[in-house]
Amino acid sequence: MTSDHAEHPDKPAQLAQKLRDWAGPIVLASHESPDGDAFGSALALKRALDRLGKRTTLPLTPPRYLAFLAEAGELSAPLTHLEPNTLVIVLDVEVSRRLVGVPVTDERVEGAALTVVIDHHGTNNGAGDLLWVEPGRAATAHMVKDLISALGVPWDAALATPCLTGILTDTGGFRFGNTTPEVLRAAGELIACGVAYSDLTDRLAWRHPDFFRMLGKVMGTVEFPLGGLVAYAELTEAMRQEIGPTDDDSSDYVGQIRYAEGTVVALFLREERQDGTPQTKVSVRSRAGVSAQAICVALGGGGHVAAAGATVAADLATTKARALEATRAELARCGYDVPPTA
Ligand SMILES: [Mn+2]
Repeated sequence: MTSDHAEHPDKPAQLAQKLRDWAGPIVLASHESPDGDAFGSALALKRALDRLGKRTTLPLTPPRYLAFLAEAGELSAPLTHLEPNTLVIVLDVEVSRRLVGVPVTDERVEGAALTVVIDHHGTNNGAGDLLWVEPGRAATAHMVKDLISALGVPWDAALATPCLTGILTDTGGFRFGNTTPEVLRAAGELIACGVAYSDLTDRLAWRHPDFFRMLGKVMGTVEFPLGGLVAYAELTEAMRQEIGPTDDDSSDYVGQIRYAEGTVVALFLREERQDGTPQTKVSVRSRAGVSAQAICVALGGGGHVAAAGATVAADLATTKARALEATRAELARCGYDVPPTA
């Protein structure tokens, strides 16, 4: 069941062979605050490898809304060092970005005997020993589906549910431009494995009541700068202090404002603190040929053409000015007549 338009049709079989032959421990890793693709891909692959008798560790902490996918005992605390002969599989993220769960030094997983990278980000920097990077894929989970099939593990709902979660997340529930016939066929095959589909899509949308209180605050900040071509909203530390800690996922907020009629870019900024220093997380969505990726690369981040992000080591006001300037430049590149941001 390999994908019918894979850029590297031999990669799943090669990787499956490597994983089947590996006698040492296997650690699956991704980025902090994993989204449905990062977490679903890692969980599905862990379960498949466990069924082959491999000794696997998944040191990831999912956000609250994804936690239901994991069974008790499947997740581990972050590892401070790796056992000898450990193979690390890095999913849905480049090694240089903040991997969690495994020690990283100089863009290398420290102490890994072999680092395998499976990713679909066009901005992947290629760090790792064995790379399978296909920017043409809608989700890392779609690639993991091919890998699990190549491993020869029989499919069932426990494997298919996290895998489908990744595809659902990264296609916006089959609404984004990456929803190809191949993706829909893959999803259909996964649903046929016994996934409780409407239960899954319902459960993935659950949020704590405080999320909706925060949503009200965030929506109170919406503005439409750059001649109305941009929908902008922000989440500040002051709001967080008022509502309390919420399991807010930036993609939820930017996913709402992106539908403002007449806009081509949605910008959502979230004020954070990293070891006491202010930093701001930027989430960008775009349409009509405008590149969210270009905007985020200008801010030191990365992602896909229509959906990208960056974490900027600056306060909210500074980051807002920089993000609007990067957006103005991208809109100008695309031929929009936009006023200067200053
Ligand atoms: Mn992804």
